[in-house]
Amino acid sequence: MTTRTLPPKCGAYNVAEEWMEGEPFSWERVHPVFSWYQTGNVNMAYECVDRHVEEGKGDKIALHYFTESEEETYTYKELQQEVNRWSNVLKAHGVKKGDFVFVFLPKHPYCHIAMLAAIKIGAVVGPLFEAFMEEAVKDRINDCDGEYLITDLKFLDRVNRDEIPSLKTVFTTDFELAGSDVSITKEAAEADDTADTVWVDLDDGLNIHYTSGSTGKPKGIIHAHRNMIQQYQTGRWVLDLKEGDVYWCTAHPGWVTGTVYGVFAPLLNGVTTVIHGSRFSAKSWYQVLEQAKVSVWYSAPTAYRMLMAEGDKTLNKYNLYSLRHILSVGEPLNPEVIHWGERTLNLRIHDTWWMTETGAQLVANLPTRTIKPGSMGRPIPGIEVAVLDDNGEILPAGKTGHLAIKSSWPSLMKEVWKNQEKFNSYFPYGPEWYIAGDLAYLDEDGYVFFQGRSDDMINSSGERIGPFEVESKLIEHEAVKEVGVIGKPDPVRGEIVKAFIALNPGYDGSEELLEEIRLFVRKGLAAHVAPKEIEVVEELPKTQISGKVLRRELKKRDTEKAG
Ligand code: 6R9
Repeated sequence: MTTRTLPPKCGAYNVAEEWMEGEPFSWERVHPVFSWYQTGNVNMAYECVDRHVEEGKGDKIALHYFTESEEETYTYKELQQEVNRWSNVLKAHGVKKGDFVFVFLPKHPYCHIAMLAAIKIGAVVGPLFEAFMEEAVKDRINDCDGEYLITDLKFLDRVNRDEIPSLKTVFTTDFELAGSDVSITKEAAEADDTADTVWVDLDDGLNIHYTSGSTGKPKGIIHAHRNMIQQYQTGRWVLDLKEGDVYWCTAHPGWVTGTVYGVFAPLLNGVTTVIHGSRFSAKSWYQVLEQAKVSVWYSAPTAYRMLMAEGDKTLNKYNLYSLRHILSVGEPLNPEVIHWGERTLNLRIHDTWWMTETGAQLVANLPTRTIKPGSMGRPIPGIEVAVLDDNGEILPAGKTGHLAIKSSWPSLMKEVWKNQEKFNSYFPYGPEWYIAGDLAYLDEDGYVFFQGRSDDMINSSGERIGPFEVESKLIEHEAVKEVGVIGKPDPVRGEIVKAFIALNPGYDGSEELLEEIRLFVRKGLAAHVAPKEIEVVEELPKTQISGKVLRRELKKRDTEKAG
């Protein structure tokens, strides 16, 4: 087992409490950090790149790219030159302020460069998830009549141009190509490595991310350059980024986490960002952590659960001593996973909560604060959270209801593209409270406990049961690898608790085992929440982009099966 001592508590972290002293915190206190505070000139790309070069940090590594066979670095100076070249090419082909530029690329420095180049000239960047198929690509570009796309030849067969009539120019990152497309790398090689930044307003569009609601086509969430205020500050407070850090966010920019905390926040904070180009495997991930000497690591529960299932033997082959801070987002972080982190790495995994629409973290476990496993942490300074009942009244501690955020904060979405009605739906009780669509309760200390999405709540014999608590208990059982819990319609009880489980290797789905698992929940949690039905599955359905367990899908399959 790896042993290590925790970093000293005081002085080692970017403590958020420092901002809480004296006058109440307001986001305006962060403004002087940015060059626009002095100059009035706003642009995210400038604050991410140029500014560090101007401040003498040009030789510092900005991007460190790994695959199983390659390794490549870009200093801040090199990144600046590359972004400038690409932005000159984009400009030469007509891209201008306010245009949508979609970026459909694998995890690679080109993805960062493409995004920053578009932003530098005032365009709105739309990163598309690398595993999207034809339909997903088409729906998104068509929704906002996108004219420009940066992609590569390997992805191009998933772009059906006949069905995307608005598309004017396709740039590819391949050097040689046929046809009318533009090789952005080839033209960039000959382009000037200096470029003018297009200055924008704090509220001008920066990026668009599509969220899939439970019904209908995905909605385009548009964010503005103003987001940098909260993205920089949460990078400091929550990710705890500091001068010497090597930081790795495992998400692709097509998921909002990969854009905000994979591109913007680390660059705003001037640290070294690791990009891993290969597919997930426990070995390759541990290898990246070791080889790049990652100090701060941001990933998702589904990945941590996979690493946990791989076992300590693999983990112990690697030297992971450079790690000092680990974070999680996207799904409930099961206490079992936190305990795994403590046991194997002697580090606590810090949960964070936010959404595409919120633009940055709002609730988090700050590095210096006590973690309560099972809780997502507390609202960060500048953010006020409440739990409301169905009438919009504030509920006391301990009561589960709608998780609500006091409006507004710097990184709240600017608009839902061409859908004011959808935007308004986040404020059903008036403009004061943003409603997340999540259910939660607060404890006496203000810690937020996630209970599920509003539509995931189980009502059994009048008891409201949050699926997450049951899932977390189930996953503590040694046979259980992954789990999804739903409410199954029942004529007597309204709903019963049903669990879908994937088993660890070496376990069968025998009745004895399932009974033992059921008992484990009865004893460990409560009789009425123990799953009445358990179904063993090979794999759980998950969202493509962020790997969230799709309880909705489980429910649908279950109803279909029941006929
Ligand atoms: C960043 C991101 C948002 C939804 C959110 C909630 C779930 C996110 C979570 C979490 C439990 C956490 N979620 N963080 N649930 N604990 N720490 O994930 O954005 O893809 O838009 O999803 O994800 O349900 O409402 P997005």
